Amino acid sequence: NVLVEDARTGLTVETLKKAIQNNLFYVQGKYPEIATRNDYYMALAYAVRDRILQRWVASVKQYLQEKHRIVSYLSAEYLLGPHLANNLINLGIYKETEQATKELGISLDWLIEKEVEPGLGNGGLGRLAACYMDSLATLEVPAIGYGIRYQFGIFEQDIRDGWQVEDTDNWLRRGNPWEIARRELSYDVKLGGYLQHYTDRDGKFRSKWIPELTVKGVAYDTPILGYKVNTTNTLRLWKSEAPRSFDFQSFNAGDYNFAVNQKIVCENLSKVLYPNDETLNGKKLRLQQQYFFVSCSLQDMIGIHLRQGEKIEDFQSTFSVQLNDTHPAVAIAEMMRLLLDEHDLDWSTAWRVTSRTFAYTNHTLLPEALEKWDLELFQSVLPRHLEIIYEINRRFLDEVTVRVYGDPEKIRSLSLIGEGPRKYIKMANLACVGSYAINGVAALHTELLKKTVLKDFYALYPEKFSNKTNGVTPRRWMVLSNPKLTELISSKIGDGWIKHLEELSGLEKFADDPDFQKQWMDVKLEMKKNLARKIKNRTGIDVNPESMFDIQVKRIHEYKRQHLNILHVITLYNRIKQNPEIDIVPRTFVFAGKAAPGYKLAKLMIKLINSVGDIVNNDPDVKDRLKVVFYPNYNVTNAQKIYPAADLSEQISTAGKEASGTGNMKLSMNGALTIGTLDGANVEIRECVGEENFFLFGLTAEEVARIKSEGYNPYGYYQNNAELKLAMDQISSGYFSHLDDTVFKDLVKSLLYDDQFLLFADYQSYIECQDKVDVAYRDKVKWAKMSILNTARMGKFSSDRSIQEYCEDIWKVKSVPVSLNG
Ligand code: 26Q
Repeated sequence: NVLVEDARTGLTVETLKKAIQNNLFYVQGKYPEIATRNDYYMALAYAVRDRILQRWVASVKQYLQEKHRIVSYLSAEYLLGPHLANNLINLGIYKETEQATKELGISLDWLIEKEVEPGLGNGGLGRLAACYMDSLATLEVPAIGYGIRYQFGIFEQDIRDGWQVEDTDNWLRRGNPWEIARRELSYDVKLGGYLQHYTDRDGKFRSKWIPELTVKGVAYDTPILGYKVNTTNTLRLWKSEAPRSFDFQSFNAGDYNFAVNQKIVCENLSKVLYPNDETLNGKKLRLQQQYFFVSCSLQDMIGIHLRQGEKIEDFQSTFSVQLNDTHPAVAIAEMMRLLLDEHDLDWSTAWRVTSRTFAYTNHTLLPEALEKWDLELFQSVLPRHLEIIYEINRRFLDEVTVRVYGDPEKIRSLSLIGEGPRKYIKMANLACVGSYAINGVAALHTELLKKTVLKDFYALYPEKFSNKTNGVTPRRWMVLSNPKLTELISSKIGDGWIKHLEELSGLEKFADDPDFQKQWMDVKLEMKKNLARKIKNRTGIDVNPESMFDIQVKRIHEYKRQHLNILHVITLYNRIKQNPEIDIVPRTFVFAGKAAPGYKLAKLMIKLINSVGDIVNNDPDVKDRLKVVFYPNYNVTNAQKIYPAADLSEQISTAGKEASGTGNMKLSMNGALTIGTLDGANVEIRECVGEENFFLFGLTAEEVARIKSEGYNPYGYYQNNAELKLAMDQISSGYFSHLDDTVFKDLVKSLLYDDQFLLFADYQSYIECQDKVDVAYRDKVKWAKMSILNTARMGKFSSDRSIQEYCEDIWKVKSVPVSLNG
């Protein structure tokens, strides 16, 4: 009885081999003798996609069989990272594929490295969306992610003469085997124009929106496979195009140039990701992008709902819609417009549906990062939505005026409209009023939200608020990026932890076992050697794998304080210069991260890191005890190489500024110890790993607030701290910049006279804490134990746990197992 496997679904080595060869011929039109590396990559990717398609179709079928509530995640960003290796792991065919490619005479790693990652996000928020899509599928929860198919993702960073230079990210240049264009699935989206008011036959007052422009959104679907389950959810990204209709109209009017120009305007909507994070930039195109993807997504959801034979006023029984920050918050006004103008509901029915559909996640405490739209700009793009927002605001303020006893201060703060030299729309307020649930992303962050930025909303609707501490997927951030550690862990406690991360606690009993400690540190050393090789290739810098790898990788921002880290480097350097024989633990400082192209000070921080590196790395007195590396173009691919090699994780933001952080979790899971402030999720990480396994320093959020209210005086700290003064004087006098004393002027000025992030106030505490790190690292046995305990106690920080909480508390959805051929 011979079992014949289907070449498109079979999972044995033999069948995979055949599938790759087949695809090489029938998709790429090549045979082995002339196939390029990219041909093989494509052939393998299509072979993997065939296997996913079977599960994808089965999932859709399963979801339509009975009624299930579907999670809809709206996010302007998805930072997915490369698909190939992740899909092999989730399909459970990594080993088999490795063997199959080997038998074809090619290396799997070599193909995996060929993939250009889709960088459709800036940083933490976009990466969180990707981890959540992975966990939703792994937990077998029906879900759709909606977003924008940017033709150009986050820019590629290069470093020239120490400065960041940006290059466009043309990630689609070699095609994308992981998406399926659904040409037939498209929606029209109106923009601009004006309103006509009239009374209809039933005597109802109505607004008719006469748009200036209509664009078409076309769906591009990417399958998101769960780990070792059949569930395969959809990430649906919208590409903007010109509707066919208007070329005809314009051509007929004889205005060829107009037609071509309008086509360009339409295609521009999904052209490029805005590379700002945590900074406001009220550009018209950004608002158009947000509205474009939100409108397509809601029209799509309504279509799905109605096709199930349901009534429009029961929409919230089919979908729960999560807003990833306020970027998609215009959805609340768009939902009202669709229900009122296109589906003919009355206001109170429409509002009941809308306000039971949306939930809002806040990701920032920086008041300057809260989204605001100039009212006139908003009106010029979305005149009907402005009218709707006015009406939401009128009814809302009517209702609350009584509850706040007419307090004008409170009414002003709650209003959806801000008054100033110019009026503006407050998107966070719209999100709070229109959502049934509001959450922060770490315990401290949620508490601060309730006490500060959203305090007046918390007073009105305490029941809407909850905390959902972020998490990360162990599939990508452990199994995929650190296979050696994965194997070691599984050899001791089995592999159940990959789906149930709390099981890592089983490692605790090996924390004192000398053999296990040795194996643990051997893996770490091997990962450090790998990274050292990459560093050498990319930057030319030689680093010692035996040195402590001290790592800070994240977006470059004043509040994240990469410059505090570099002040520590300078301090160590000066100690060596003053006492060349000083006994310090050799360290390799690795920095990586992008600066928003318009953020001058952040770009100057990159230059400073590189300038200090040039001096420190090449000073013979240092005797290679210190190395400073700026690893260019930080992205998911590079992050996967860096995390496993870390000994020390730098999480040093000003307390109260980092909403959560997620890199802090990835590093600790991979056995790094954290030096950090009591900020974001650091607080909870420390609680879990134990205070004796965490290097704590710095002011608390409360102390920061107090010092700021009393008036922070950086100059005093500078004058009273000799090491700090020396370091700052060197920076300003040009010690690190060939005696050019102008380069770092703006940065020095900001730190000495108007630093919002209290760098100098935390300097001494940071340096003393780093001295404790130095002492701790000398005790290899103790360090190994602390490292093992860090990993063992990180179970809470799986995105599976986060998603479980969202499902139970907010979305009220359950898992729906998918069976093949069912
Ligand atoms: C807004 C308007 C115009 C242009 C760009 C933007 C914009 C884009 C991206 C604003 C913010 C972002 C990204 C924010 C972000 O990544 N926040 C991080 O979210 C993580 C996930 O919750 C947290 O862990 C981090 O603490 C938080 O900084």
